[in-house]
Amino acid sequence: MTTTKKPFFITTPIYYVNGSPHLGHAYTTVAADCLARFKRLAGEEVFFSTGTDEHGAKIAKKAEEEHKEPQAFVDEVAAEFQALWQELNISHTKFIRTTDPAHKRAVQRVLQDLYDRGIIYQGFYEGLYCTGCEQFQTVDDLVDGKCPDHNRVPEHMKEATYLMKMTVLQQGLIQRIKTDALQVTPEKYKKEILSFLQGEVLQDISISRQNVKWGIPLPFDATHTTYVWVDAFLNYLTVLGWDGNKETVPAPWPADVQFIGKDILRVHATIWPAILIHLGIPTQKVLFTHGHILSGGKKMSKTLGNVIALSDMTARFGVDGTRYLLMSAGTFGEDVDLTMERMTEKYNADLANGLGNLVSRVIKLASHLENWPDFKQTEKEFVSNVALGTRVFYNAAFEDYNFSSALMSVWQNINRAKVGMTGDKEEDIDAANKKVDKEKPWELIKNDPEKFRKVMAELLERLYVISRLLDPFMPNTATEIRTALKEKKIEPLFQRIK
Ligand code: ME8
Repeated sequence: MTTTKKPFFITTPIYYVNGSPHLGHAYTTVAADCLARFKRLAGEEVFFSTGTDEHGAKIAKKAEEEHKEPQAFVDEVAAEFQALWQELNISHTKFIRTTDPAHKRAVQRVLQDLYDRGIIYQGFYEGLYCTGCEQFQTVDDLVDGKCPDHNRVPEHMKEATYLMKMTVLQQGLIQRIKTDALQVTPEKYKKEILSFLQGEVLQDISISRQNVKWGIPLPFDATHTTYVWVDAFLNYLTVLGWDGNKETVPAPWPADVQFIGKDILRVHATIWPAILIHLGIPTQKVLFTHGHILSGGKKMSKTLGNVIALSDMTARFGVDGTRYLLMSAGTFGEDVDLTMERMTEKYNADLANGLGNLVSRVIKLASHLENWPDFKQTEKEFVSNVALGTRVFYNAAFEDYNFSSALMSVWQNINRAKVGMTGDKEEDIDAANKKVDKEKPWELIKNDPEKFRKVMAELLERLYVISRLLDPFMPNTATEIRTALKEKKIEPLFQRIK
């Protein structure tokens, strides 16, 4: 009997549609896309989900400001997200919207199930609520009495609400996270969440709102709508076509890795697994939390005028340039600091001078070559996974979700040095450029045609390998390189920018 492995399931958060997509949204989504493409390159079947979070007071208010019906408004913004992901070459399997009727039905089924079993019960909630976060806050969360993320004073709210039991799960959650049954990573975020869970009694959470019309009505009390987070979390299951029946959860679940920003760690490590545990569904395997993009060392803000617009980046660096600069900016997990100046320098050094120069030199010189390799053998090695297996550093970096490190190994010959391997394979961009400088193939054309053929065949093979290793990060560029290797000509890939 053959057992089929379940698809590798990777998720991004579903983004709020109260504004247009921005650089932060693109950052998480491009990272998830690189991982999805890497896994496919390594021969795995992948389910990759993203989408939009469309209910709640904040979005209804925004629609009103724009004099639009909420549904018409969210349709527009969701379309913007979809168009952007297409432009950025995001290879998601499915885009889920929380206003999809099937999603709404599944959410209601879950709520009814939890209510029938007494896990959801009626009560009151009193506390400080930040509409920016759509979360109740504790006094400890506030800085100078304000929500630090939204710089506004939270509202005091007391209302009739339905609550979901959380206190009963506190020890269970701690245990799961401690033992990595639910792996919260990087380590510092695991510590942060454990210290939160061990520090105070986990309160049962309010899961409904009475005065928010733009939401999913509770099936057992239509005067309430569902708290946005409960609605939103279930996207990770409904995106798989799940109908809310806890006995039949589609195969890609549990998610192999969920990518989130540090702003939404706490809810993803508490409320979300709590819902799953109450339903008897396995929790996600890995919750990978990344830091924030800063601009010039500061949080991007309109007031500071340091916002880097995604459209400015794509206009200047192109789609693949933007993907490259986002993924090479710093270690995934840490905060990363971007400035247009530094990105321009990096673009010129790594893409125009490094990769672009190598490709055009090699292809141009190879025009003197009668027979080009057909790359069949190398291709076979990639398809059968042998070639990727030899890139120990590259692979290990992906296992750690360390995208910048994987990229660095393609540019610099740190592969063998790091793992203590010896051998004559130097398939890195810097090494290949050095080889061209050293061998001076343009002199060999006449002086030593035999050696010329050998050197060029090797350089062409290297370009092929480089193109494969770049597939996850810069899919268009990688394809252009392979087309050039077939058609024996290429336009400059990246022009220097002033
Ligand atoms: O929180 N740097 O949606 P959201 C890096 N709908 N990443 C950033 C970023 C920055 N400066 N700003 C935002 C929500 N992000 C909920 C999620 S999921 C069930 C529901 C990214 O539109 C990062 O991934 O506020 C962050 O977690 C997410 O966008 C928040 O997106």
